[in-house]
Amino acid sequence: MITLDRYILEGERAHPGATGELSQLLMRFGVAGKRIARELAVGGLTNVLGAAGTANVQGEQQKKLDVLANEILLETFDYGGLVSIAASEELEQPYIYSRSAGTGRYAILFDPMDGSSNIDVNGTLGTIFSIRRRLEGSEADLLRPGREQIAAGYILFGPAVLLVYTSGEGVHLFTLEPSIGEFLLTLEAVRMPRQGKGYAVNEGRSRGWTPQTRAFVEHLKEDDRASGRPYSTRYSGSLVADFHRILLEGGIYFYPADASAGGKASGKLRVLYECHPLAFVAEQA
Ligand code: FDP
Repeated sequence: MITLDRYILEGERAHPGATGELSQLLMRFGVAGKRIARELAVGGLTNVLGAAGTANVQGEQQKKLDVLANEILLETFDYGGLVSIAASEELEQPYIYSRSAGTGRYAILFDPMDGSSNIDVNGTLGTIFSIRRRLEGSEADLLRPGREQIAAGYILFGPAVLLVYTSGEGVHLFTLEPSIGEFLLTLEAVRMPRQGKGYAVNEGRSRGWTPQTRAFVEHLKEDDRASGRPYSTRYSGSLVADFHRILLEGGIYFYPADASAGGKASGKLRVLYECHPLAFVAEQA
């Protein structure tokens, strides 16, 4: 049985100069994941489902669990002096950890509850995270290019709770064993198949897409055995869930620019909280 902590600590030994701080940081995401999983498991019983009655900076209605997951994550890094600054999809301003603002070596970014339309229907959800170095100790550290990430990953809350991460040496997958409360190594050095059989996109919004995007989707639906078409639609409303399928089975996820009324003119995914971390995982796999 290889627990997440053991795996990370043993990996650290391969880097003699390591301070162990990145290891602690990654393990803390595991702790936050367990706490969020617990809230999701009893959400229908503890009155934390439904709308919070507030909107986030993107103008989206927040669910109570968006807010709760955000609080859990912020609190998780509020001790130990590891993190100086955090940015969250649910916060308008960066969060400065006052006790470690000048000393914490890391800046973190997260989407606390991705796929939040799934909260009230017991659907799959995720938490996405990205870890960067603190350079200047200011907001600028959060806005650096994606290739400067030192680790990234996600926690998937489905029939099982999974933690998937990379620190630039492959992608590793852990499953929460609820009876002992530990994430156990399930797949090491995951490889994403070069080609898949499914595509994930909200096709209900296709009227707002460019003709090229519409043509691409039609192309995926054509019959052509040699190139593996037609593809099947697999869209869950949770990027983490769809991405995870693609990590294991191959395929395509996209959220294209949507020019229709109420659509997102530059697509919906947030580069810092969603695209950078998942791109790092995809590249490593
Ligand atoms: P969310 O509902 O939490 O905002 O982050 C964007 C995202 O989730 C993705 O997880 C998901 O794939 C997509 O939006 C769903 O958006 P649509 O309801 O517009 O399809």
